[in-house]
Amino acid sequence: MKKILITGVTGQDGSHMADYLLKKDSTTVIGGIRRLSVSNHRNIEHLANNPRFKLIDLDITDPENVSSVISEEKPDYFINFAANSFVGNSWKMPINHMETNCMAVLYQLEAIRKHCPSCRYYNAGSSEEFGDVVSSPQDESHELRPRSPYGASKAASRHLVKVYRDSYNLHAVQGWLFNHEGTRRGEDFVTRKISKNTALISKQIESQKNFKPISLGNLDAKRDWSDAEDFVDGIWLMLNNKIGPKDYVLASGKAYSIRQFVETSFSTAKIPCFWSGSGLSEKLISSIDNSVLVDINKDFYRPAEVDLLLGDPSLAEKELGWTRKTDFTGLVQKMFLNDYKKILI
Ligand code: G4F
Repeated sequence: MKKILITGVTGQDGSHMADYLLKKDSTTVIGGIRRLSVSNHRNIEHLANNPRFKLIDLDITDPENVSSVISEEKPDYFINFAANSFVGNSWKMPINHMETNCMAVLYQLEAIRKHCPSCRYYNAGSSEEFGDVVSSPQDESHELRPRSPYGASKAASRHLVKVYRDSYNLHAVQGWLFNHEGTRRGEDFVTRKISKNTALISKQIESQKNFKPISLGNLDAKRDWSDAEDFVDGIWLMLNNKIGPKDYVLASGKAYSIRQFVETSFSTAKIPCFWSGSGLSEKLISSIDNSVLVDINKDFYRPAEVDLLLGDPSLAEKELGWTRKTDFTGLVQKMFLNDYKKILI
């Protein structure tokens, strides 16, 4: 049996990774969780009675706690998904982002080096590290030019992972994951905000109720969006890479704007609509009754935007044999339908 410790197990990626690993017979999964007074276990409720799954208290910002958990559990794999992952918020709490996304990684690497050097380690890296990109698509050779405190914290942790890999011969990797979304995505991220509110508006139109428009920021930023469920396999392949420890880009190789995500979501909802106006006055209007479906709020703009992220996954495809099942339209449809089924009004 392989023992795998996952931090951030209640989140989108951690919960999908736990599901993926527990489908294999040869694994036990330990979810490290930070105790909260209000439970946030919705994504892992279905695992509660699984005898190969257990939860332990783990606060990644407490080095003593991290060290004792790693020395007691001695996991075969340590997968770190716990992070402050909301880019937009990182200007408001940059120190928290650095402590959670970078110093916490150092505590984990130090504890693994001292107590469990054969443990294979994965840290969640991000395409935000490429930031102000100089060439497209971005592959593993693109320089790190972060545009946010979040991106800077992930770039710094990447250097630490490499330093520990090179200095202490650890199997430690950090993938560059481009945007990955899905039905368990937090509701502040733009994709889930759009899918959930399109579903809500759709239900309200059907019941002839009033609705509020979706307020968004920059519609023209482009992101390379994939299904988070397709990424956990890529991470596991990275951790078990026969070539040795190496960092890879996981992406779809296609970029779409926020505007295109909105259009695909309303088209899935079968609500005909058109854009009108420009800049902060731009609106998405229903062709049925001219009601406003989307408006722009400058509060959702960022102090510095990453205009385009487009990944080149060809190295992961070639060396790891990694593939994806869901394309952009499939992802938008899946997210809308999931929210549509859940919303009761
Ligand atoms: O959904 P977002 O907040 O995700 P973002 O910033 O791309 O970050 C996500 O992907 C990264 C990988 O590239 C991860 F590392 C990170 O942890 C996270 O998972 O914003 C996407 C885009 C941005 O350009 C933003 O300016 O959508 C734009 N946007 C426009 N209106 C909005 C909104 N973003 C949010 N969150 N809310 C809006 O109303």
